[in-house]
Amino acid sequence: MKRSIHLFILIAILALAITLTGCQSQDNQFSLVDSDLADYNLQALDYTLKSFELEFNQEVEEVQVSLLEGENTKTVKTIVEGKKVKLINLNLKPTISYQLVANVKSITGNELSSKTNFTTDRSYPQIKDPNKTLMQTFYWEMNKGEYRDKYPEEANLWNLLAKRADDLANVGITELWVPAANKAHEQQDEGYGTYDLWDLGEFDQVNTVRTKYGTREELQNAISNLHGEGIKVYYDAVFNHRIAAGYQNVEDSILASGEHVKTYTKFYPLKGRQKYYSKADQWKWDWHAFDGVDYAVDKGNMAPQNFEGKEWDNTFEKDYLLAADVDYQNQNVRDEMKEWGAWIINDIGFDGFRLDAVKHIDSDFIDEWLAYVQKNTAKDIFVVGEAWIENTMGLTFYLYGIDNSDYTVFDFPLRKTFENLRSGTMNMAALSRAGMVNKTGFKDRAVTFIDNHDTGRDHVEYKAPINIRKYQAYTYILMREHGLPMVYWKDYYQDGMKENINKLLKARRYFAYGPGHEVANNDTNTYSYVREGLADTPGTGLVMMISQGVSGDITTKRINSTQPNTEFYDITGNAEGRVVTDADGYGEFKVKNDEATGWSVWVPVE
Ligand SMILES: [Ca+2]
Ligand SMILES: [Ca+2]
Ligand SMILES: [Ca+2]
Repeated sequence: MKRSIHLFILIAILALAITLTGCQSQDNQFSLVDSDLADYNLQALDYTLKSFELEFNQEVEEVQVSLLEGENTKTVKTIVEGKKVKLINLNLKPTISYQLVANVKSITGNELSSKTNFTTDRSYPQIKDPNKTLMQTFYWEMNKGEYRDKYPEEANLWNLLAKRADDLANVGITELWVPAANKAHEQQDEGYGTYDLWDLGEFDQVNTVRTKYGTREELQNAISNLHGEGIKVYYDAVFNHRIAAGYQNVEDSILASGEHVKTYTKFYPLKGRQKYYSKADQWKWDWHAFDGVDYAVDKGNMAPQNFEGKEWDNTFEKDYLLAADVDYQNQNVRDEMKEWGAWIINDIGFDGFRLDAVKHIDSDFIDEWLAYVQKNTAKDIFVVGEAWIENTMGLTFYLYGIDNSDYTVFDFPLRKTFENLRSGTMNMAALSRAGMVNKTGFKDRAVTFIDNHDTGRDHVEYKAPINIRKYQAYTYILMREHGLPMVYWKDYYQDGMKENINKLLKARRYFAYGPGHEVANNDTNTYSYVREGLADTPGTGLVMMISQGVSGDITTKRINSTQPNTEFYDITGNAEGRVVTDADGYGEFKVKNDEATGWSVWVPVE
């Protein structure tokens, strides 16, 4: 059945291509080169899609698109951008046959006419309170090297997020972790090389107004668009250190040894900003704001040294990580960072934070800061800490030291488990107890993920990406009852996973509800898991299966779906056929033993 669907898609795409080439004008150069429609099965197009994009090989001057539904014709709104035409506000209905008619004129006067027939898919359950899903919206190589040429739209991330807000909402993304928006030591820095936390691309400092991602105005416009689509936005807060002081502001400082040295610890003058926002007229970020450094201009590299009168802070792991280490025993620093946190929420409009390198920051201060921001803002603030600890015992101890039950952490122990999945050495049955997401008392304090901007790099600096069986890992985190799962931008947009991740997001958005059940017959090769569904929302619930196998055979397991006499199909399209459960809810569910297609998510047909 799957093969016939693939064949059908191929024929449909060919038909689309023939229709287009058949109707074009005398200049046979003008043609459609890419269509979002081609990504979907034209026989069962997802009716919840609100927009498609068509791309031509010449710039488009004029376009008219209409949608025929039986006798009715409706004009489709379009946005033309160079060679791309985006069709918006489609408002399709389930199980209807449509014809899309597009008449396009290029700026050189060439004309093209196309007709595409498609039928929309089944209807999905109406969910009152949809699942939450996070996306990390950047990666290390963004807007650099070959990526800059290949993805020119990423040259201004804030504008791109504003533009993609509706698409992201449409596939079920409910929150975004965006990169550090503050001025760093140079324009193209990722944001972790903090220069001034209050300059979000607003002032001419460090030879630039904008940051790598755009200006403050563009950022706030993006937040506004994202909020308009119901998406929350989280700031990547870098508290641990500051870097290089713009490479220009050297000052005299005194080490604990009494030695006078020159260091990059002078984070002023605040060109343009002056005393805007912070109390920069009352105190300044000079060496007194820091605990120590591992470099002096006149000495070169050295072992991390305290400044005179300083001691390292009360941190979970060693206080010193890199650059100029911030002193959280300094009252001015504490006060300013608390005010800054409230400003980011109240004035800029963010909804929460990701805390960078948090195990190297004073734990008492994190408690104090979070309590202050929660108290001084009207929002229910979300906070996730990057405490890079790869065993559940260690991460649990870390959380015991943070006195705030709203505080969540990235599930690094779960990611560590996925390294075994990658290598094919995993005992799949052990996935029932892997990571913080399965640790009693901490299950909902876990942000589950597979790769991020540190692990998902082309050139490995920390950990190699989970580049094998990544869909199996996504299936696991996206169907789970607990944890907030995260999708990584680079997987989605750069590494060609968008189409298959969208299917998993669909399963999460409409079916992954109700209590989760471990099955009794997991083994070293296959892991299955059941969501019972919502009692008051028929058609919800699922059976997910992931395989580590490579034989190409099908594994069949008798599983209690908890839903008697119900017909299921695999929404991912990887497994063929239907499964009908018996009067006790049991059915023979399947998954293929294959790296590239070894996952299935069985959902009720209606
Ligand atoms: Ca530190
Ligand atoms: Ca200190
Ligand atoms: Ca410190």
